[in-house]
Amino acid sequence: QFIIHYFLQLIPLLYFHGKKSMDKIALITGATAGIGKDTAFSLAKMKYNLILTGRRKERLLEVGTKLKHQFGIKSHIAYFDIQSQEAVMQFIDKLPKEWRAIDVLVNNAGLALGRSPIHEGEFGDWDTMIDTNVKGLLYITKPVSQWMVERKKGHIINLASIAGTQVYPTGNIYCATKHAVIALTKAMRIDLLPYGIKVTSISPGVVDTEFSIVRYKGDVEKAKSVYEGYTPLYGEDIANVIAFAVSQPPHVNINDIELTCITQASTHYYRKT
Ligand code: 8X3
Repeated sequence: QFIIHYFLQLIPLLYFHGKKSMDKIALITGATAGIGKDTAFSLAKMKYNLILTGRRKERLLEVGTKLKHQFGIKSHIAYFDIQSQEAVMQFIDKLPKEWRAIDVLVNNAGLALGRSPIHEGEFGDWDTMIDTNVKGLLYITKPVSQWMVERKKGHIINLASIAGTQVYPTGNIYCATKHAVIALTKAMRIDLLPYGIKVTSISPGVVDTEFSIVRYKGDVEKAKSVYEGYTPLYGEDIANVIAFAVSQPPHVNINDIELTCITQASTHYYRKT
């Protein structure tokens, strides 16, 4: 009888312990590398349990395992292409109940492809940028924000860019997609206002990630030259700012943050040493 009594006393303890470890949940898209991966580390440090999404399964698993060992958090990995509405909906439908109380959504997945003037650009590149940076962001945001609305709680962080307020030669479609991210951030902030949901945009200048390798389609030399002669931003600089935005008191919303390295004033003005 004593043992049974002892065991019964343990149940609520185990229950609350289990609940406590799922206290905070963040979903990061494009968590395989760059800003997304660094953000995963900064949020894990803050004891967020993480849903990590991206296209590259092995890399995601590696990130998830590292975070578990280093910070003792839980992670849920899902690999799919955010451009596919069907794939996103499948991910949402399959997401276990205990992972649906998402506190922070980091809409990070995004890319630039090509640097051509408007009359020479490739439709395929344009489609990929629009489908990822704008439509993919929307596919994830709708269902996740629905869960947030139900809980009257949540924080959406959209990775925009200084290209979201400025336009530079041959930046055309990429800049247009980031302008859309800025517009959507403002729109979400208004629509979600009644539910106490925070919405933040983060607009970095040049960040040294795989961004340029992707933009220049594997041309390593060209990509490397983007970051030569000065100290650019690194993924962890952006991750720090995201950590700052999510660690504000409940009544404070960081609306928009723009940051560049100290040698960049705008998309146009650089100081190279
Ligand atoms: C990346 C910054 O200036 O290369 O979003 O478009 S820029």
